[in-house]
Amino acid sequence: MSSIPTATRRRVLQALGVGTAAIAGCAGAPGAETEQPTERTTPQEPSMNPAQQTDVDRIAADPTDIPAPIDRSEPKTVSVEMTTKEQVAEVEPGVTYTYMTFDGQVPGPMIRVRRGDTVELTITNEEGNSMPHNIDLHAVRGPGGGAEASMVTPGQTKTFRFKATYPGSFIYHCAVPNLDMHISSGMFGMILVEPKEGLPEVDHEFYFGQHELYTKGEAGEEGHHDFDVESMKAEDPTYVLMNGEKYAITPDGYGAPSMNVGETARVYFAVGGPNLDSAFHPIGSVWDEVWPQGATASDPHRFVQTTPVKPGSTVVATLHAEVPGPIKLVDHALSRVARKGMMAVINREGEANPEVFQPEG
Ligand SMILES: [Cu+2]
Repeated sequence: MSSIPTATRRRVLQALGVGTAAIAGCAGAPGAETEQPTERTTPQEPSMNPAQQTDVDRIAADPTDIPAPIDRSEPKTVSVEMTTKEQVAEVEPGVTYTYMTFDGQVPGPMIRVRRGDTVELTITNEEGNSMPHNIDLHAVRGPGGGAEASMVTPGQTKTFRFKATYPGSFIYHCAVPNLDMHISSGMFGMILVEPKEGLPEVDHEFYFGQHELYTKGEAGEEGHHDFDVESMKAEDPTYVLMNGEKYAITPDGYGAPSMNVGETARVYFAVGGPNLDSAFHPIGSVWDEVWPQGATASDPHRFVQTTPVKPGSTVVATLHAEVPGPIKLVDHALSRVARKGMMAVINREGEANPEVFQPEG
């Protein structure tokens, strides 16, 4: 992730009387360096609590860590086990948040089954958690998408079964009464139900998820960001994130996945929300094919610049690499990219193709 402090962060730290030398430190009170400003004419927000010790180094899911395409012609019972976790992690350096997740990652693990399969889903609410959790999958025909059947209190485990009767990519999310808070804290992911004949063969598959974080702080303000119900009600997020952290899946973050010139990648994208649409665009490319809403049984749209993805929905889209260079995956509501942390990168590697793109002359 970028360690360059944002203007906001600098401004806030300056307002707190913290010199730039203290920016590198993330935990602990500024101590003697904290001098209350004396020239205040307007009331000040209370300062942030110090950043907390993290439970995990990383909350951002690896976009390549997904199940392999299904290679079978008969239905079967697929057992899936997931654990709900409440863990402190960094949104960006110096900024901590208490995430809620499926299996400690954002988005939660991709579940991959074949149309006609029976899914036996076991949810465990990790001991020591503070809240009940459950799961509602949009691939389920049944009450609450499984929410009531999977409601678990800390330390509890429940199993339910459903048949994946229709194909497509679908969101899953926590659906307790405070579901918007739980989704905002990271509790969403994708279940992919492949058609019986499978999906077209591609060279790479990547999985991403967008959601919003609503906190009492400003983006980039160092410290522990508490969840803020008021900004969530106003749908005015502090961060809009790809895979749960600022610029996580980029060369400056955990690294960017790559594909070669001449190859095709299929991107699976889930928007947890809880509130904002994504205007999903690949900077430096076009979506060669798009299955809106993840409806893979429909014909794809072709050569799409920006595809809308609603909260609680998904998209499946392909990228064909013809030239080297990065493709930046963004929400084209670009303030979310410039100021709220939203972006991922896929690198295209290989020989230049001057017929398609000629940077000089
Ligand atoms: Cu939950």
